[in-house]
Amino acid sequence: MKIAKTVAFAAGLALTASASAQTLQFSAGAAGPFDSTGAVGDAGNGSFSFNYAGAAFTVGDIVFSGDLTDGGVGTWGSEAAVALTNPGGIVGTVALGSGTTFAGTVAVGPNAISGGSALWGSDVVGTWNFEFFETFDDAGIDATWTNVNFDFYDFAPVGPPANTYVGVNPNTTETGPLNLAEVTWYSFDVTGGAGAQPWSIDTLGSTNTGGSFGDDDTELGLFDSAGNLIASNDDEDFGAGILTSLLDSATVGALADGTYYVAVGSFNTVYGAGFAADSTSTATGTNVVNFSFVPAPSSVALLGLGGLAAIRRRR
Ligand SMILES: [Ca+2]
Ligand SMILES: [Ca+2]
Ligand SMILES: [Ca+2]
Repeated sequence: MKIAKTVAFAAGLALTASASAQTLQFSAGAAGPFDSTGAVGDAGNGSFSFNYAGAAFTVGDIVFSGDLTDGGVGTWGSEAAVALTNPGGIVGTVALGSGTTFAGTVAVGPNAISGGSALWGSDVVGTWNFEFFETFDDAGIDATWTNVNFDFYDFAPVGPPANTYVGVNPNTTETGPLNLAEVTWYSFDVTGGAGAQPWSIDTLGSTNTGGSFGDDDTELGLFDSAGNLIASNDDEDFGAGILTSLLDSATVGALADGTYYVAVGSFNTVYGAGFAADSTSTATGTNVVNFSFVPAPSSVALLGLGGLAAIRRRR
């Protein structure tokens, strides 16, 4: 029985450096041809199966490549998709192609497909099925795949990048050189509930030039210890057009006790899950990060008026 699940995949991501920590577990490939004809279950769709008999592992990235040939019916590349069914019968779907109409045969990939760990966990031993389908069904055979290959990698948590530790509940200004496309990392700890007090992290005082939009155009990213992106900010924009960046309790909310990582780059820097911080900035100069955390007040029990009065009377 096949169980339809909400699509949990993100497709078309370039294979990044973070994926290199993963290890190839098996490859499921076939020469085809496999028609991409209609919706999932359409009798005209091509499919193949692959039996994996190795040890169990938790699914990481699946890297796809293949050749897609236009069927001459005006289909779009972005409509060419695949339904992957794991040995447990759970189906995940993902668009493999990209773009609008195309002519002839185009090479697709290699593209990394993420999200498999949440969908399938380590239920990987047994028969996998790959059915090619169309997310928009044009008349007849929309397109045809050949030379398809799916490389299955194991899931490897990404460790934090090299960073400068700035302390517990930090109140400090850090200044670092900004080189082309550079992202600088800091880490700190929040303890004693200080993250529930007003806090801020900003880049006021940064001085850099040569960026694509303006001077001092920083970008901030805040991550938890597992590499999840908590928040990011490009422009602070108080007053008019301030291009430095601000993350604070008013916009992000309280931070639980724990270890955090802050990345500072300049426009354009794109932050994402897994400590991802990709800068294409042409700016150089100096980037400043101001940390402002207020330690939680020490614990003092609140006494009723009667309690205080009683103490007074004894003096
Ligand atoms: Ca069709
Ligand atoms: Ca189509
Ligand atoms: Ca900015």
